Amino acid sequence: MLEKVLIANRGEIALRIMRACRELGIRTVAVYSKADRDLMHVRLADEAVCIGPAPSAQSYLNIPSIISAAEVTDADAIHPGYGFLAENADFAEIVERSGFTFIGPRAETIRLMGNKVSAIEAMKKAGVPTVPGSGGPVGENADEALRLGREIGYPVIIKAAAGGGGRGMRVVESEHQLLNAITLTRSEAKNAFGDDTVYMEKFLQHPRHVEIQVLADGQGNVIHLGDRDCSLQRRHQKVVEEAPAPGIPPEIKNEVAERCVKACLDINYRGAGTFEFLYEDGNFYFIEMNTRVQVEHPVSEMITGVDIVKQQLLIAGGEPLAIRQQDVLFQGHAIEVRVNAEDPVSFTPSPGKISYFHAPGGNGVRVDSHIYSGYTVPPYYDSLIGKIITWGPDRESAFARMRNALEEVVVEGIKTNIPLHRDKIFRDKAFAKGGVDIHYLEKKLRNS
Ligand code: MV4
Repeated sequence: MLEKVLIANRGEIALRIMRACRELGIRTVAVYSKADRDLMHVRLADEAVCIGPAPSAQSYLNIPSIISAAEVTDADAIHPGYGFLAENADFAEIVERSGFTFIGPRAETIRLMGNKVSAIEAMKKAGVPTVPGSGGPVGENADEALRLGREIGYPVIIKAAAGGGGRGMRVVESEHQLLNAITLTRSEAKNAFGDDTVYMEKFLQHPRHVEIQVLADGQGNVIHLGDRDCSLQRRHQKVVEEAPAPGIPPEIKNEVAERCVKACLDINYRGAGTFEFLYEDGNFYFIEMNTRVQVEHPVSEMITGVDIVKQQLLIAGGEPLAIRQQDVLFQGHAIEVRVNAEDPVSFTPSPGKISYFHAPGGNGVRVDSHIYSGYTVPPYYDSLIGKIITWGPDRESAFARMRNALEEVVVEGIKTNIPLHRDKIFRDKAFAKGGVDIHYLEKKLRNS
């Protein structure tokens, strides 16, 4: 079993990982930038090492500095959290070559999934449903591209193989825009990622974003923890997530979840992972796989009782999965809202000192946050300051508890998006009904 884990992250997820480590009796090392001395988990860690100045390029993305911190503290493993280096295959490789355990999949798996063309190819081969498309890179040949466009049918979307999460993509409405769109996306991809590989998919016009959570031990045991709906988003940033995804027939979701499990076995996946799908008109279409713990993991934890981060630590420690699929009982419904330090109308970041914080509570209410009264939100990192998660025996009660929690919570001194959640999203009839698509929130915000 792991004895000492270095947490290569900050904020709420660093605290979340630290809590799991402590439950398992694992000692912890916090690494922090000069702007983050006052982070909650830095106080609670057994040891803490400053890894550089405030900008993340010089601290949380500074690989030599993080490896040095692991060496001087004699840590045996590194948990990358999400963001920063979590899906950097080179980092995972360096961690392992330096003699530490990377808490996540093998570097080659991260690389396979980092390239969306190879990810889709692997999933298709494993029987996971994918979006009709080029099924590989779109080459330089214009006639070939035009033929492909006609075969798939417009609109199509051109995506960078090295992109993902909404970066490096372009929708093409009709044939006369195709070649230009390919050229543009290719050159943007070359600029942004150093790889100009692009591929083509049918553009789905009103899908939902539904994802499947898996856990695999790399020893032949794989389970899924069901699905989450993350359709409520703005500019590719999720705003609210829930589990299970409402209104999807159980036979359809079980089928796709079982295919994800099989795919993990096929590629000998290890660790926690998420299969991202677009869901439209009763069909699932795989788009990407995330090889990290995700921000929204708590909603899956709440409906299954499985501690995903603890499982990541046990798997990295070499333990075979102790949970079988038949032991995973899905109960009730969970919702998560992301609390951001930002203006609730303009969405501009609002860092600064939190003069007062009061957490919501009560039955079925969970708060994952590192903030406290007197804490200053630094301006250097993303604006997520916490998550409120509610659980209920059914979707309506989870919603009722969330409305209560949003009325109770107090964050003073900075602006937050709590009023957006409380006064707009959780008063919205279509959202309350369930099953809105990925464009719903942006349309609503435009019209209000
Ligand atoms: C798509 C799509 C429609 N059709 N692919 C955006 C993020 C990246 N993960 C994939 N994305 C999309 N891919 C096809 N073939 C629409 C989106 C998309 C989207 C997907 C999930 C959540 C929010 C989104 C917002 C805009 C577009």
